This record gives sequence, C-alpha cells and structure tokens, in this order.
Amino acid sequence: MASETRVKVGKLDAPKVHGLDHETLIRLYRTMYLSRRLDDREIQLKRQNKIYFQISSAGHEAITAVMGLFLRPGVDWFYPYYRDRALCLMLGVTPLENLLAAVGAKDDLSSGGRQMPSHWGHAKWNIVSKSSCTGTQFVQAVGAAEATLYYQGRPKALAQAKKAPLGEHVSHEPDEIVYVSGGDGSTSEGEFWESLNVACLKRLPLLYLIEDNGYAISVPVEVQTAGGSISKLVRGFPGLHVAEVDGTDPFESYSTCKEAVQYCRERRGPVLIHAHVTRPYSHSLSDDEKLYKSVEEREEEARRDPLSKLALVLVREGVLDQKQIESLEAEIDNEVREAADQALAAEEPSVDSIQTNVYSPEVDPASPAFESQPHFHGAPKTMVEMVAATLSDEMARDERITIFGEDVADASREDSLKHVKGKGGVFKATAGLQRKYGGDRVFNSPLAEASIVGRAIGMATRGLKPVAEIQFFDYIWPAMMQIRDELCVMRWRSNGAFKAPVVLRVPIGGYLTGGGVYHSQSGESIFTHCPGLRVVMPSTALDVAGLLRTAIRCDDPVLFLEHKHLYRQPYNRSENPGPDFTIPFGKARTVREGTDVSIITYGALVHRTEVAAAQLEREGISVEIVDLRSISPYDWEAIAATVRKTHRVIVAYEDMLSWGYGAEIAARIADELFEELDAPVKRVAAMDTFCAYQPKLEDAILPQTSHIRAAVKQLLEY
Ligand SMILES: Cc1ncc(C[n+]2csc(CCOP(=O)(O)OP(=O)(O)O)c2C)c(N)n1
Ligand SMILES: [Mg+2]
Repeated sequence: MASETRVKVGKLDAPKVHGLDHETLIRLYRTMYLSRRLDDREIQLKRQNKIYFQISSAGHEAITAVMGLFLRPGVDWFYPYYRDRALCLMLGVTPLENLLAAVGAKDDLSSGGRQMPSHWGHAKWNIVSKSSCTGTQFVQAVGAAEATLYYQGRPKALAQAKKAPLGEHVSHEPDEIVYVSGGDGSTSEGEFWESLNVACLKRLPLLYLIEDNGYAISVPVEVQTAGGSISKLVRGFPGLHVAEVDGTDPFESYSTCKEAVQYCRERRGPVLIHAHVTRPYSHSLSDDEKLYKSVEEREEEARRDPLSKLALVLVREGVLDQKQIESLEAEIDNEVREAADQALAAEEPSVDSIQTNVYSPEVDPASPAFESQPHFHGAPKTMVEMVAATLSDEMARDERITIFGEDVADASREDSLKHVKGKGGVFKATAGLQRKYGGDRVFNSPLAEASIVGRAIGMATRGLKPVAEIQFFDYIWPAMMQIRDELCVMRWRSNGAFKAPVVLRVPIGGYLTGGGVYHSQSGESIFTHCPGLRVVMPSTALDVAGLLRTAIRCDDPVLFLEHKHLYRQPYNRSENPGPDFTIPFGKARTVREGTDVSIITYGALVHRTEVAAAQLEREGISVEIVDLRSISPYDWEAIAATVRKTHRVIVAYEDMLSWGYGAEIAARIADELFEELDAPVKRVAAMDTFCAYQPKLEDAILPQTSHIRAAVKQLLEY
C-alpha cells in the first residue's frame, strides 16, 4: 500500500467533509500530490535527457486516487491506462518503481526497461501489463472478468492453473472484480464497443473508468464522439450501470466509485463511469497543447485542477492548515528526490538480455520432452475429425481449456440439444464438445474477431488455456492488432511477468473449387514475421493430433493453421495416436526419401508434391520431400541435411510467390549452404494475386503438380 502520511491528524472520529474522514482526505491528497510530483520530476528528467519520454497523469488524479480506496491490490484485477499513476500508487506501486520504469532500469517491474514510462504492470498487485495501443485493454479485461466467473464455477481449473508455470500469480476471490480504464479517444476503437457487448451479454463483474479530458491528443471530444458524451451513447446497453461524474472532485468521485464497485462486487453486472477530468500538461512531452487550445480554455481548465482544489478544501475545512500542507508536500518532495536519485543510479538492462522472454523460458515446445510414440486405436480419422478428437482428449485432461469463436458450439440454446444434432463449427472441428463438456467451456462468441483474440488473451493471462477459433483465415484481420501488438508481445514486454499462451485455430488456404478471394487466402508469412508467436501448419491427421496437443501443452501463443482442403481428404487420415501423443515443434517429417532433388514444403503442397514425385519416379527421377509441419520455428537441420544430400532444392508453398515463406527459406539456403548447391534454389508458389471463385481461375493461380514437375526438370538441367 502507499505509505501513510506522517503528518499528525485528528482522531478517527474527527468530523467528516462531505462524508470523507480526515485521514482518508489526507491520504488522497498525499497520493495526488505524489503523483503530480512524479510527473514533474519525470518532466525535469526528460528535459535533462535522462529519460526519453513522459506522459502525465496530471488532472486525472482525483478520480483515480479515489478509485484506489475501493479496489484491492492482489485481489481485484487491473487494466489501467497510462494516466492512472494515482491509482497505481494507491494500489502499492512505489515512487521508486514509477521512476525505475521512467529510466528504463533492469529492475523495472513493469517491463525491465522495455516499455515507455507509465505503461503499468505489476504481477504482485494484479496490474496486467499494458501496451501503448489505445483500446486493446477493453477486450482483454473482458477475458479477465470471464476468468472470474469461470474459476467460480470450476475450482479444479483454478487448482490446475496454480500448478502451471507462473501459477504463483493465479488467484481468484469470490467477490473480485476487474477494472479497466481508458481515455475519451479510446472509446472510438471498435474493441471498446465489442467489449461492452460481451460485458453486458455475460453480466461481467467489469468496471470501466473512462477518463474524459476532452481531448485525444489534439482532437476534441465533440469531434471524437457523436454528441460529445460517451455516457449518453452507452446508456442503451442492457444491464450496464452508467454514471457520469466530475472526476476532479474527490467527493463526487467517492460516492460514484463506491456505488460502482459495490454494484460490480455484488455481481449485478458491468459498470461504466464517465469521469470529466483535465489535462494540464498537454498530451505528452512530445505535444504542445497551446497549438490547438485557446488561452481561455486553458485558464478554465486550470481552475478545475483537482490538486489545487483539494488543497483549498483541506484548509477551508480545517483538515490541515497551510503549514501542515507545506510540511506534507516537503516530505513528499523529499521522497520523490530520493527515489529519483536511486532510479538514476539503477542498473540498465544488458544488451544480451533482449532475447529473454520472447518465448517461455520453462516450456520449450521444440524440446525432446514433446517426442512420443503413438498408440493407435480406432478407425482412421480425417484431419478435421482428429481436431475434434484431440480437443476432446485435452479438455478431459485439463479443465483450464475453454473453446470459443463463431459457431463453434453445438447449439447456444442448450434446450435444443435434446432435439438437434448440433453445429460444432462451420467445418465441424469442434462438433460434440459443448455437449460433452458444457456451455461454459465451449461457447459461441459474437461475430467480432478482435474480441475473440482479446478475450482469449485476458483469460490466458489469468491462467486459463483458451483454444479460440477464427472461422476463416481471410477474416483474421480485425484481430491483427490483438495478435501482433498484444498476444505476441505480452511475455516480452512484461519481461516474463505475464504471458498469453493462447491457441488460435484458423482454417486457411485454397484449392476449394469456388472459395473465392475471401475463403481461399494464405498469408502465413505475415504471422511467422511476429516474434513470440509459434506458427504450425500440419498436412496429415496424425500431425494434427501431435502438433495440436503440443500447441495446447506448451506455454506460448500458437497460431494453428488447418488447411481446409485437407480437412476431409482420404489420403492423410490416421488412427487416433492416443491421448498423450505429441510432436515437437520445429521438427520436419521426411515424407519420401530421394537423391536427385529436394522439395521443402508444407500444407496442401505436401500431397501435390508427393503426386509429382510419384510421376517423376516413373521417369527415373528421385525426389526427396520434407514437410516442415511447423513453420515458426522450422527445422533448419532437416533442410540443411536434404540440401547436402541432393544439392538441388525447391521450396513449394501455396502462398504468394513474392515476399512469401519460401523466400526466407531460399534466402537462407543461398546464404548458409551456397557451397552445397549445384543449381539455384527454385520456388514454386502462387501467382501474386487473389484466388478466384471460378475454379479454373483458382487453379491457374495456385501451384499445381505440373508446376512442381516442371521445376524439378528445370533444376536437373543445370
Ligand atoms: C491504436 C492506437 N492508435 C493511435 C495511437 C496514438 N495515440 C496515443 S494516445 C492517443 C490519444 C488518446 O486519447 P484518449 O483516449 O482521450 O486518452 P488521453 O491521452 O486523452 O488520456 C493516440 C491517438 C495509439 N497509441 N494506439
Ligand atoms: Mg482524452
């Protein structure tokens, strides 16, 4: 907790000011003043070039400090944005911890010097690492609040989560709530609206604080928000308790926050507080508000400054006299000075530490621990049947697993399940799972991809194991920010304090006869370009079983790409290899041994390559085929071995020829194995355009066996 003031105050039965006792008022003033002085000190350090960025909480201190009176560090869960310094101080983040983040010290608890200042994160107090993105936090907070309800009903899941890596930070209390904040501008992001929808649909114990300082950098709120008031706009959400308050007034803020927190704790549903605050220090030190705010407007804002207003009340109401205020302030000034001196002397992170916490340091999915033998049973299953079977086995083992996405449930109206077969996904990959494991574990989400991924991140951060589905790869893009800037980065940016080991299952690819541009896309290299993410793309049912299980059991986020064209083929079926069959990531499969030419491939091209190789064999040409199976990490040793063997190599893949996955493999072979090559590395890939609805056009665009055969022959001519 923030250290208590050492100024002597009256007894506890001292008179109250608008319902607040003197001790509380002094605690609030102390925190607000400390917050402002930390901002001032950072500004000074920035001007001295001792830190590199500053963004202040000035003007936001009253409502955020008051909020800290009602929320419980280490019990409730927090998604505070960058102007919540006073709240974080109330929760127990120390002045030194604030300033260690500002200087980017090695021991900065929020990020180890990886993020800008005021990007809060503190595992002990349940303050979840925050990125710079405006709005992404809202859907993650929804996921965290869903975890609250989930743990309430599933104590076994909680016990399992506590035993998993970082389990020491997994907690659940019966009346915990989740807090999330953002500025007026951030409410224009789609994720804000997506989050409200789910929060109301599920009556989540989620408390929103919208801190409206009238501007998003230079854009005034009447240009940002239709009608200029976010609280007016959201009043139609069913079950959402909405309050509007002068956030510079601690007394108004007190009764509003008290009521709001109580509403949430009593599980009556979500709350949104719309607090009007000020922003006296421009957007950040990189901004000068004099460029767009008039003198009159700035003077009017200065009159509403929460700090000077509260100081006046304290003196007027006899809580502290002027001398006591001065001595309190001197004491805090001293505290800030000492903290700054300590922070400036703190050790910086070493350059070689930069690679740590990109991935889990505890669980390596590429390690031999994931090697296993199959114990086959049952009739052969197609790839899509194997997805469902593997999910089912894993769900039986691990109650932390939740499955959600569009149409993944058997039937949302559970009464209907007695009379209908159930949907279980547009491809039936999740068929029967809701019926078997319950609607709290397998459920349909609204049609909103960013929130599917964001909610999964929130759940995973709290120790659950979401296996979410994006219905088609072609529609993953609304979730791109959640994937690239949140999912992949959570562990790294928090320097290992938080993680988001989500599995995202995504049907991908073409060869569909009639899929058209929006049901046939590839694009996996966009995701292999994201550090922190594992990307897997099996081509057989057996590999689905082994790799999906590894994806679930590892502790990193995994993009699990399921090729739609391969889902129901007869040629890649397999018997079930048993409930403990795993395959390490980054280990290729030699599909066929050969001596003349090597083909490195994955996905739908594996089978086409096999057909081409069989045809070429009849002409006396021997082709070796390597199926990468996982494409980040990938099996460089297997690639190098086959190149050393045949000295001629083709990379065959379905995505676009230019800037594609094969470009990286070809470049690395040329770079590191140049001496081994008897001919240039060839690529066989799709045309640099889109797949078409008309099958003849799609066939012309995507690589075919004839292209592979031609490439092999061309290579042999060298
Ligand atoms: C997704 C995204 N878009 C743009 C930005 C750049 N940016 C940072 S803060 C900000 C304005 C935010 O305004 P508001 O939500 O009102 O918060 P305030 O800073 O006023 O407290 C913008 C545009 C960003 N960080 N993230
Ligand atoms: Mg704003």
